Amino acid sequence: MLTFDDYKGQQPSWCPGCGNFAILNTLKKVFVDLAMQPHQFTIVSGIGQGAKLPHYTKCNTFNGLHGRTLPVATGIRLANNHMTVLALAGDGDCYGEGGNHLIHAIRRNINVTLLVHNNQVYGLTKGQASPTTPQGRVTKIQPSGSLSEPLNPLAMAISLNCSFVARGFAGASGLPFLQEIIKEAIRHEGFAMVDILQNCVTFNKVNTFHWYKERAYELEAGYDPTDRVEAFRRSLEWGERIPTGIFYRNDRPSYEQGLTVLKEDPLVKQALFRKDMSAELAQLH
Ligand SMILES: Cc1ncc(C[n+]2csc(CCOP(=O)(O)OP(=O)(O)O)c2C)c(N)n1
Ligand SMILES: [Mg+2]
Repeated sequence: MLTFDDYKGQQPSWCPGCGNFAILNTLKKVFVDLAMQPHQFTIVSGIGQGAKLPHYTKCNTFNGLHGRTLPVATGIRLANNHMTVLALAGDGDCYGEGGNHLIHAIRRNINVTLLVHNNQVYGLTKGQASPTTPQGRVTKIQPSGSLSEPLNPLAMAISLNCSFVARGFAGASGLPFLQEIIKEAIRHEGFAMVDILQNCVTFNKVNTFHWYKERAYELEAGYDPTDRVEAFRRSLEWGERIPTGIFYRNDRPSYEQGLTVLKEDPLVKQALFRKDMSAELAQLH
C-alpha cells in the first residue's frame, strides 16, 4: 500500500506561503489515490519555480529547457506509451516560451497530462509580466504597465478542440476539487490541460490567495463538459467570478492510438532492426 512518504523528494526551496506547496501535496494525494508506483510515471518540467516540483517528488523525472516541456513529454510517450507522463510548467514556460509546443500538443492529442502553475507572473526571474499578466499591471520591468492583452489559455485550448480542458485553484478551499480534476486528467486518454491558479507571495501582490478565493467557484453540478460552445462561453468569464472545474472534454483518439507501430509493444520493448539502405541512397546520386 503506497503512502504519501513514498513520493518524498528533496526539501522544497519555495517561499513560505507559495501555492506550489499546495500543488505538490495535492499531486502526492492523487498518486496515492491512483496507486501510481513511482517507477510507473514520469514528471517532465522546464524552468521556473513551478518547474522545480519534480525535484521534490520521487518518480522518474526530466527537467528540460525553458518552454520545452511538451516536446520532451511527447518524446517519452512515443518511446514508451506504457509510461504515464505528466508535464508541469509555469504560465511563462507553457504559454510564453512554449506556446508553440502547446498548440501542437493539443492538436496531436498526445496522451500527456499538463499542469500549468499559473501565478500570472514570471516568478523565478523576479516578476516580469507573463502571458497571463493583466494588461496595465505595473512590474519592475514594465513600469508603465504591461502593454499586451493577456492570453486566455482555456479559451485557446477549447477553440483548438483540446480533448480535456480544466481549471483548478491551489488554495485550501479549492484543493479537494483540484485533486479530483487532476485525477480525471490523468485518467483521460489524450491531451489534458489543467490550468491551476496559484499565488506568488513575492512577485504578485494583487492576485493573492484571498483574491482568488473571493472569486473562484466550481462549475455547477449540471454543467455539460461536452458542449464546446458553452465551454468556450464559460472560459471567457474572468473577473468578479472565476469558474473552476472541467470545462470541456471529448473522446477523439489520442496520437498514440493512431500509430500502428505502437499497436503491439511500446518502442522501448521492440527489438532494434537495421536495414541496408545503400540501394536507396545510391538512387539519390
Ligand atoms: C529560453 C529561455 N528564455 C528565458 C529564460 C529565463 N527564464 C527562466 S525561468 C523564466 C520565467 C519562469 O516563469 P514561469 O514559467 O511563469 O514560472 P514561475 O517561476 O512563475 O513558476 C525565465 C524567463 C530561460 N531560462 N530560457
Ligand atoms: Mg509563473
